[in-house]
Amino acid sequence: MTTNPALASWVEEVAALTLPARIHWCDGSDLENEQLTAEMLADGTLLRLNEETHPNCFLHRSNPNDVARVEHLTLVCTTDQQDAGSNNHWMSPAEGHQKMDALYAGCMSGRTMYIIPYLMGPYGSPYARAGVEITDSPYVVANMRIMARIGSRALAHIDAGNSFIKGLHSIGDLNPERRFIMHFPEELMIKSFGSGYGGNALLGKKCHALRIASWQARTEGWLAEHMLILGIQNPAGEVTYVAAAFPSACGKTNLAMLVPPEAYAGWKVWTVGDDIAWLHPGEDGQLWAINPEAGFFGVAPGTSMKTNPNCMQTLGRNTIYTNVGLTPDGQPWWEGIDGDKPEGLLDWQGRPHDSSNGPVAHPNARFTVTAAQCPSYSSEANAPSGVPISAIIFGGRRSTVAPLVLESLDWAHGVFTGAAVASETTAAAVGQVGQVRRDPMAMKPFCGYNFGDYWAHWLSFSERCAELPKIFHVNWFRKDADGRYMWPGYGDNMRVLKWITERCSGVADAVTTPVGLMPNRADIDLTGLALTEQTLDALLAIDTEVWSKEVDDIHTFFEGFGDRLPEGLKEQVGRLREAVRNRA
Ligand code: SAT
Ligand code: MN
Repeated sequence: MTTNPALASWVEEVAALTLPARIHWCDGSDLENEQLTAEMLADGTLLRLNEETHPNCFLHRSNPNDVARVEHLTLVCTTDQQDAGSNNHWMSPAEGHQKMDALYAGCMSGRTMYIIPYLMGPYGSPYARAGVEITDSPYVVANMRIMARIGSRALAHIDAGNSFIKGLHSIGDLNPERRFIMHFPEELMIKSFGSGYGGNALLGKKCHALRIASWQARTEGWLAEHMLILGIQNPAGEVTYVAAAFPSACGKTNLAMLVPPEAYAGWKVWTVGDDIAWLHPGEDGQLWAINPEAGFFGVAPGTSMKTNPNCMQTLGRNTIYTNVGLTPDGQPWWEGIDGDKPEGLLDWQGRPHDSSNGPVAHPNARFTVTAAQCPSYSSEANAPSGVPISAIIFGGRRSTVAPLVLESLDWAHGVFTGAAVASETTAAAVGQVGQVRRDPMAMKPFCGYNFGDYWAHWLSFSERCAELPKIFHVNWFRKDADGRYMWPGYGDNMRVLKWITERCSGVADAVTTPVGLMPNRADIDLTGLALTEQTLDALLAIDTEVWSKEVDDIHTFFEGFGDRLPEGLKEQVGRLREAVRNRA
C-alpha cells in the first residue's frame, strides 16, 4: 500500500478497469520471489534448470509469436504529431488511451495484479527516477526484480512525494493483432498490452529509461541514451570512462565486459552498464553517467568463454533464460556456446531439435541476471553521482563504408557522426534481419520525440558543459570482398579502445581525413595479433566515391525531418560533402 495519493488513485482506477482477482504490492523480498517462482514452476511458466550446474536458474519459453520488440506496434502519443517526429509511429493521446483502455477492460479477471514500485538508478542518486509498473505477469515481476531496484525502498521514495512514471502492462491473450506499446510522454505514462517480451513488457527498460526519459531529459537538460558505460584502466591504474551506443544485438554487452588480449598486460575493463546511460552535466563541467539498470538482459546466442568470459562467469546462477535450448541433463544451450553440440537437445520451443526447424536457441534468446554477479562490475557502478565520461563512441554494424575507428573534429561534428549512424538490422526486433537503416545514436527505436529536436538538444551541450567528451565512431563489422569479417572483434576491440583513451589523454597521434581524425597504421597497437598491414589499411580505408554516395544518403535522411532539422547538422552535411569532394 502507499501513502502517495496519486499512486493510490491510479491503482484504484486500473483495478476498476482491469478487474483483477487479487492485488499484490511487490516488496522485492526474497520470500516474495520464492513464492512467485514456486507458482511459475507449478504452472509451467518456468522450468527449473540443472540445480547442480545451474543453481537457482530457470528457463522460460515464450509464445513463439512473442520473441522480440515490435517497432511497428510501438507508438508515441503526443498532442502535436510533429513532437513525436517521423522517427516514431504516432497516435493522438485521446485515441491511444481509448484503444488501450478497450483492450484493458476486464483483462485481469481471474489473474493477480502485481504492483511493482521501482527505481532506475542507484539508491541515493540525485539522478535516479522512480516508476511503478502494474502488470499481470509474474515473469515480468521476476525480471524487473533483476533489472531494476524494486520494492519497499522504491515505494518509500514515491511515498516521500517524488514523481514517478506510470506503466500499465497486461499480457492479454498474446494475440499479435491486439498488441501495442504506447507512450504518453506528456503524462509520463506507458501502456503496454499483448506481449510478455523484455523490451515490450519490462517497462522500466526501453519504455521508461529511454523513451519517456529522453523526453524528460530534453526538458530538464540531460541525456537518456542507448549506451553501455565502461571504465578502461591503464597499467598506471588510471581509469577512463567511456559511453558507447550501438543498436540492439551489436555487441554492447560484450564490449562492456571486455577482457583485454594477453599482450595488454596491466589493462583492465570495468563494467558500469551494458545498455542504458543517463548523462548529466556536472558542476565541474564534465558529463557524468549513471546506469539506471541493475541487471543485464543480454543476447545469449554467440556468448561463450571466447567471446565474453566475464559474461559466462556472470551467468550460471540466479539467472532467468528465455528461449534458449535445453540439454538432456537440464542445462541451457545456444548456438556459439562453448563445447560440442550435445545429442538430445530440445529447441527453444521445447521440441526435439531438428535443424529443419531452425536453430536450437532463438536468435534473440536472452538471459536476465543481476549486474552484481559480474566479475568486472565496477566499484563505481552504484556511485550516486555516476562516473565522468571522457569519450562517447557511436557504432553500427556495417559490412562496408564505415572505417574501424574515427574521431570527430569537434562536438558538432560528433553529433553529426552519431546522427548519421547506419546499421544492419538484427533479431532484437521483429522484421527482416540484415537491412541497412539509419539508426541515429542507436536510438531509432527508442527516442521518445522528434529526432530533429533530439539532435538540437545534443548540439546544445556545447553550451552546457565546459569539458565535453570526445566523440568517436567505430565499426567492428567491416567485411572483405569474400564476405569475411576483417577485424577479430571481442577482446581485440581493446586495441581500438586504447587508441581512444590515448587520444583523450593527448598522447596518441591522428591524421585528418575528410570524415574525421583517424589513427595512422602505427597508432593501433597490434602486438600479439596476426593481422596484416593490408587488412588494417583496408579497415581504415576511406573510399571517396562510396562516401560521396553516403553523404547524399545522409542528406536525404535528414531532409525527412524538415524544419525540425537543426542548422548545425545542415552545416555538417555541407562540410562533409566539401571535404569528400576535395579529396576525390
Ligand atoms: O528491447 S530489449 O530491451 O528487450 C533488448 C534490446 O532490443 O535491446
Ligand atoms: Mn538495448
